[in-house]
Amino acid sequence: MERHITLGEFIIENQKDFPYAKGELSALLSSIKLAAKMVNEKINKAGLSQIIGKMGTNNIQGENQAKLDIIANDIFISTLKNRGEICGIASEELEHYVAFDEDMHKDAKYIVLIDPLDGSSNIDVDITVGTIFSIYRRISPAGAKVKKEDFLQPGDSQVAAGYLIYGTSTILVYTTGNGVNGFTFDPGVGSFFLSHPQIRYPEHGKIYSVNEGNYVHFPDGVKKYIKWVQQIDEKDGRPFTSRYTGSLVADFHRNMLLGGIYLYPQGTTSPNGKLRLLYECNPMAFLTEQAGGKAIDGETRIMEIIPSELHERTPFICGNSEMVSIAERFIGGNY
Ligand code: AHM
Ligand code: MG
Repeated sequence: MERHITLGEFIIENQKDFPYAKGELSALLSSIKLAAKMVNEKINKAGLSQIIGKMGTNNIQGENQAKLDIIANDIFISTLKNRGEICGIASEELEHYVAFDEDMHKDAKYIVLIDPLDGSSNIDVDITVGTIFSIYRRISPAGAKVKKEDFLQPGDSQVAAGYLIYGTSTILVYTTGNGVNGFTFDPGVGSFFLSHPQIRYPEHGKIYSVNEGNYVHFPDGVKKYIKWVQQIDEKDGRPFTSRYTGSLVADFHRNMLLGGIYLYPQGTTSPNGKLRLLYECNPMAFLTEQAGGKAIDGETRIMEIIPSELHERTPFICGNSEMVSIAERFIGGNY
């Protein structure tokens, strides 16, 4: 009989791959798994339990928060706090990072950055949303209170990153720097099972994901690239197919499995695009590269950017390596 591997088993079996393995990172991933199950349960019941809708409050980016944004944020923060594996957390929903400084966190080595409910404008219309997380080792001395610098590390310093996609199935996808694996939640059993081992982008892709309503604001190179993907060329299968949900996690997941490129360039809501470097782009860039893809801001590798603010934004282009390289050449004026 085929063996079904649970996420818990997989984490333990792969603990040996972690450079500093003492079990803390495994425990932390298990805590994220637990919080994700709780959030998943709330999302599935959103329509029933009257929790759909807006709170009427704004988050730090001035965006109206859906109730589930706040619920997901609270669940992740309280679950991770209660289990003592991290010494601090920064969330897209909170202005400041939160330092955990009770006795149980004294020896904790890790910090987490999280977008608890990404694509939350899609909740009320029953379209896929996600959670994105990123894990780093603290750089401040153990035992001291965490500092802002602990959270402002470049993506290359990530120890692990992943996302939950609350779609037709709920899937947890993560990397610890040794490939990307996906686990599908079986609600009857209450466990995640390995369903997508060692995910790799297909060598060639034919899907592009971009909010074309913003076309007029895009840099010339991006405009030219979009026109290029829409031209007929039988050799590489153009015109490519356009797919865009407005949920980064959903667009990313599809593009990684089927072969595609995601673009959120500058020139729209801010000169740096919309997506946040620390909560969205770095974790997705880590996953992208681990799956054989490429993630850039137009010219620089996302994971090399040195962050200066918790909520800073960056233009973001990620996906199949070949497609991103061509987009990069258009942006650089070399195509
Ligand atoms: P959010 O974290 O507030 O939900 O915003 C991020 C989302 C991404 O999931 C998505 O790719 C993007 O915003 C869509 O933005 P737009 O509606 O401008 O196309
Ligand atoms: Mg988000």
